[in-house]
Amino acid sequence: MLKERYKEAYNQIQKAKNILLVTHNRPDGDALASTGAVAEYLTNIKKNWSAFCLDKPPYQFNFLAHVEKIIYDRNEINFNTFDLIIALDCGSLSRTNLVEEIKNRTEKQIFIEFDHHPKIDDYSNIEIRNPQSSSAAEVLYHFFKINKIKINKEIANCILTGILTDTGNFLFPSTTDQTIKIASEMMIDGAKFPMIIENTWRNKSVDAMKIWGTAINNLKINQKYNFAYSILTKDDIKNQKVTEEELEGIPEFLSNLYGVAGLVLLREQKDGKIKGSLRTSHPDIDVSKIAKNLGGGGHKKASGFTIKGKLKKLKTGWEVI
Ligand SMILES: [Mn+2]
Repeated sequence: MLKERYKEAYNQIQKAKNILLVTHNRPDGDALASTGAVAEYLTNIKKNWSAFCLDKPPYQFNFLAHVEKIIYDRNEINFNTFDLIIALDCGSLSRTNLVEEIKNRTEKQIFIEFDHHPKIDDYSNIEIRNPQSSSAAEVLYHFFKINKIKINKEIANCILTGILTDTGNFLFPSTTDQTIKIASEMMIDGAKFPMIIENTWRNKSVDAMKIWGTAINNLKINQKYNFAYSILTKDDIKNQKVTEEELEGIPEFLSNLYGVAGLVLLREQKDGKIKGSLRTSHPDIDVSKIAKNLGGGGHKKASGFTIKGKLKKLKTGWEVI
């Protein structure tokens, strides 16, 4: 039972002396918000903690509690000193960049996962996973509630940020009545909805908007599969001053297209790879199966993959070469 695990996790936190929080590489709003929420709680109960993420958090999330304390230099982490490791929103262990350390941890080092991705690997002592949840932040909300922990303003802000960023501001099918109820409660507890939106959504420059425009311009439908696709080449992005975060949300926006089974956005990367983002709002379609076939993963309605190659324009469409 999940409820028991929430309590077990609580007990382990009370026992622990030095706690490591870890979230996934290329952290998004939910990753940083769920890390921030737990960091705030640990600070309030005066626990020693550190937080690690393989990549530097994007500046847009600096408004979240404790984000500036996240360590992104692997050498600054001495794994052996931690007696409790908590992974947040990680999906698979590989995204923590601490695979060997976690696999080979001592018996005294407890590993807890809070996640809403489908299960991939099985290394935790306490697994708190709910793939029906909109976000890791929503999973954490129940941790605070079940254990009667006060949700202060900072925690409320984090939980609402995780929910908003992982649901595309309540647009994705993962949004349930429960999600909206929790969001409302977080606002009552002091979360600042307009401020979150200013930081996470209304953050785009003219250059970024032009790239969004290119992606919209390149949108086509494959009639055979009734599947929409669009592409962004390296040249489309080359001369524009944009951050990764400003390009977040393009696949979601394109999936506003009416009447298609789903959508794929293919984007050329600098390193000779192509990143694919799959979205669907069709109730019967599971795009994570396509992603898995191509070596990727994710959720039923939103998933992704990376393949080697370049995009070549043909008369009829695009080819991966
Ligand atoms: Mn998430």
